Amino acid sequence: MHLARPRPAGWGMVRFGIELVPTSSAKDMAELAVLAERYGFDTVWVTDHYNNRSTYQTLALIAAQTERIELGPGVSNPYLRHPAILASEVASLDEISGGRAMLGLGPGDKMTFDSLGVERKRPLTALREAVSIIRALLRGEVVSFEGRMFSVAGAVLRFKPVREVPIYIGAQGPKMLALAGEIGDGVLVNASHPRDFEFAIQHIREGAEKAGKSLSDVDVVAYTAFSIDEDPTKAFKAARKVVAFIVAGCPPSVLERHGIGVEEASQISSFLTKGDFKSAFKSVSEQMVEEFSITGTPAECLSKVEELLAKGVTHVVVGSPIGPKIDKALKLFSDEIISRLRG
Ligand code: F42
Repeated sequence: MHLARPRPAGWGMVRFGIELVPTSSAKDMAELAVLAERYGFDTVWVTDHYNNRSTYQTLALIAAQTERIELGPGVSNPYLRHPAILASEVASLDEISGGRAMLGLGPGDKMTFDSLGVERKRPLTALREAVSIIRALLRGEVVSFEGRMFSVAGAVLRFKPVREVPIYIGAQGPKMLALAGEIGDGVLVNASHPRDFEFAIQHIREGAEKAGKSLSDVDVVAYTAFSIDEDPTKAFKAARKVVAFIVAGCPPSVLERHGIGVEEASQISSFLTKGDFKSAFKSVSEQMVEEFSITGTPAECLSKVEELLAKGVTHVVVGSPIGPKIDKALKLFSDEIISRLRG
């Protein structure tokens, strides 16, 4: 029986989420998620990199300590965890959380794969095949599938999933954005500037229409780098630590879209590779912070969030660093942005 994929709660109205990077304990992460729930955030996404704490153990603790907020990995990939493992993980999370899980899935961070000797082969094919296997398993089906990236023979979950968990695709490149629009319930676009969403939404729309959907069937998530504080200088200093890594990892086409020189970016990249973080952070310009994050006072951040919504964004995730002091930044975002935009 094909479970109709439930719309996430609050579908149709603008939603707000936070990104948690488990560089500190699962207990710390859960405390922040409890705060976010109390402040009216709708979703919490835990990043997935091998060298941080376990995404799924962190999510399980968050699920146990929260009641309403939806939660999921933002984003796992099908190279380090087989699609059947991902199906079991997210179905288990959905059971623990009482039907609040979401699955954020992407092609994975090439840089971290290199250190593991894993090749990110045919990412579009890998994502497409992974999503169809995961969805079939979540429907309780016995799955046999001969793909170019994955093959399964009689795979089946031996527990009944609560429902077909919504799947969000993490995407930045044009083909991945189109694929996300085609197969995803939502798209997590790793970007913070309205210009990026002009670019992203045209590809997401193309993909959605290819699947006989319209853009309104897809939750368009701005997965931002965010830094809010009443003191704009403090907000800037917190943001540039994250923006340094964004600029260093940016493909030349994206740098060009933002008017950032490839040589400036490669200088930051070489500082980071050498571990000279001080020089790297000092080399981050105001323009880079402006282009690759939402940073500033509550009023400045509010107007930038409004610009994203005007471009067709339906969901804003406040990504790291969130602010110089995270708990204070969550409260500021709640009081100055959620309450004003949600009325
Ligand atoms: N990555 C992580 O590892 N962990 C995280 O926690 C994480 C969080 C996250 C959140 C939001 C988000 O948007 C991305 C996030 N990422 C995270 C990064 C993500 O995993 C990817 O690294 C990132 O999105 C960049 O991927 P991309 O969307 O640009 O796609 C890549 C693969 C790309 O190169 N795409 C191109 C494109 O046009 O989209 C080309 C695709 C391609 O290779 N096509 C080939 C071809 O021939 O056309 C292959 C075709 C085939 O068959 O696959």
